[in-house]
Amino acid sequence: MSKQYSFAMLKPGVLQRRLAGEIITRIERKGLSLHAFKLLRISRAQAEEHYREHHEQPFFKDLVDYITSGPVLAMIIGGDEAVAVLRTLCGATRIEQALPGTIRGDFADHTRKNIIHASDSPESAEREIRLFFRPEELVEWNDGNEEWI
Ligand code: 3AN
Repeated sequence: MSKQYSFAMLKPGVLQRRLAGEIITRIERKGLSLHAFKLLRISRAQAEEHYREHHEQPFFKDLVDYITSGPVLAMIIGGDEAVAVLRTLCGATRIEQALPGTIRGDFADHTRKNIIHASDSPESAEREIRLFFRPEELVEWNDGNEEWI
């Protein structure tokens, strides 16, 4: 078993709906671990870089407008197969395909405002972590140190 890191971002509206705790609980309940947290409002340049693969899409401008419209919670999540596990917890991108029991299935009512971003591959995770965090902001820790609990 080897630890993998993924990048997740709770999108604008999540804090206003007081859903952050519920979503973080689901991530922890699955056994994934939190390694960095940052509450911020992202810049347009950061948003355009983050979503660069969608540059040509008709929804690109709306997507950047939306993601820069309010505070987001950026996180580094670790665990065995963290990238794929987090994507499964999130559910499908489109609201009509996101199954009940997933984060999007339970809370998203609009495809663009679909609550949470999670990296779609280990390569994207590395790029996205670098875009939002400095290397020293990733705090490494492991289970099993009984002195802590
Ligand atoms: P995911 O976030 O599930 O990886 P992507 O990378 O295909 O999905 O899309 C990035 C973001 O773009 C989505 N989270 C969603 O906010 C938005 N998006 C994707 N497809 C559409 C669409 N057809 N209409 C509006 N927004 C979309």
